[in-house]
Amino acid sequence: MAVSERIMVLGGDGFCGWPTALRLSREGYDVVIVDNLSRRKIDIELGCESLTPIQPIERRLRTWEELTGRHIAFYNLNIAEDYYELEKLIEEVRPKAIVHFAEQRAAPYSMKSPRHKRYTVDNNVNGTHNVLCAIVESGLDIHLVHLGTMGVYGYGTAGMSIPEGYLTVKVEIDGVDREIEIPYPPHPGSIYHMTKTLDALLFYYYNKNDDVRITDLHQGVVWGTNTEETLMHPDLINRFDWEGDYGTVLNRFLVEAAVGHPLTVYGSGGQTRAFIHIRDTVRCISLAIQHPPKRKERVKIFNQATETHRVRDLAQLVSRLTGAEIRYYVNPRNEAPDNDLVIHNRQFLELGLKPITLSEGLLYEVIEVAARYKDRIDMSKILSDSRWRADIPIDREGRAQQPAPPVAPAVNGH
Ligand code: NAD
Ligand code: USQ
Repeated sequence: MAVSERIMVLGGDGFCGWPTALRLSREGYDVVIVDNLSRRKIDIELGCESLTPIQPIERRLRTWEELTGRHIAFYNLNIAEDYYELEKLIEEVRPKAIVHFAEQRAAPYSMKSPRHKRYTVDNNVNGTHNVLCAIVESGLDIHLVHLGTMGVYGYGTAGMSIPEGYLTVKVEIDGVDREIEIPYPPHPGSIYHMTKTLDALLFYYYNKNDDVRITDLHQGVVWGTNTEETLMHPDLINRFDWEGDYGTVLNRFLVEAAVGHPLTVYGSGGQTRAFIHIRDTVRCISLAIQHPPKRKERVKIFNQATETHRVRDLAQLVSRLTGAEIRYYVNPRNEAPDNDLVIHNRQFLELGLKPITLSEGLLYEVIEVAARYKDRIDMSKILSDSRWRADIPIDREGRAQQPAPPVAPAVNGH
């Protein structure tokens, strides 16, 4: 295999990273996974495990090689701490691209305590900086593909369609009105989301100063579990988070329905978020690798999301399909109770993405997985004790009626 076809996948043991590593390997790339298995350790800390019985990384990789004849190398490195090992590995592997998933990615986990806040900032910001620094030191022209988040734009009503990273504004220069493009103003809604806005600044700098070619994928909430490749053998099954910190909203509702827990809508459920199915995540990353920015091009930003939904509409849909009860809990987060969200996602569509959107068939597929493994769920872990501020009460009961709507619509970020 030509050296130019090697890809490093940082965080390749995780929910998005594992199916991406398999997809890229199947497409013919020579894949190298780097992961410190911190996510598996956090499962132990939280006292729960993936809904699906994920196998140790060594077994995952052995089975993949037996099935396909394709080898994926694995290095257990902490990219936030093991800088010199990372730099040496990059110099040895000489990858064409590095896909960077290796961050602490749960907003509620990042808000649990000072220790969790500090860990999230140390891990995510140092990790991203180490990768950039090592790319420059290697002297290689490596395309960095980073998994960012739609949350960097803030989740208030923007009053316009959210552009892909850059905003056109009018300014007066020497008495003349001119249009310029600026990075969209950051509006982080949690410590975790804040680290992604800090990552963006690091990208801006390394792109400007060192001409590092970077694609930042502003991804929405991922749902679903299996991809074509993870379905090839039970040993390849993907991780599925469901508990109060790491479980994301739609996957949580589907699991809650399977185990007979009320659907946990926070606040009025008026929050609108962008979504993407895990099968589209892996397709988008492959497309991003195939279409790198040119040398000296600014950081390329894609909105990696295919549709938007309001949380209470998702709860109503899942309830209709399964008969599950819906309950409204005091929102543990400090976020707008209600927002509209319209996003641009033209760039991936132009590259040929045929989006998978919410369909009953795909929802039933996840419900079926949840039903198969529901004995692995500890009901006491469904609600999180994480709160955005100490004065927000912890609500373990919820109520059957939707709370009264907010008095005034929220503005962006507040
Ligand atoms: P995940 O926690 O399942 O996977 C992250 C992986 O990175 C884990 O295997 C973990 O062990 C590893 N890791 C973390 N810190 C590391 C370090 N310092 N050194 C080496 N390995 C490290 O998360 P995910 O859901 O796969 O998310 C991957 C990326 O995609 C994250 O950056 C996240 O912010 C982004 N993202 C995820 C979603 C989602 O809904 N899951 C949505 C938008 C963006
Ligand atoms: N929510 C509920 N009930 C729940 C869980 C969540 O009502 O049981 C609500 C939340 O209050 C929030 C919305 O659903 O308004 C989304 O929450 P989430 O936990 O599904 O997603 P979020 O915290 O935003 O984070 C997830 C990933 C993160 C990624 C982000 C993309 O964990 O890594 O960056 O989605 S985005 O939301 O587009 O920023």
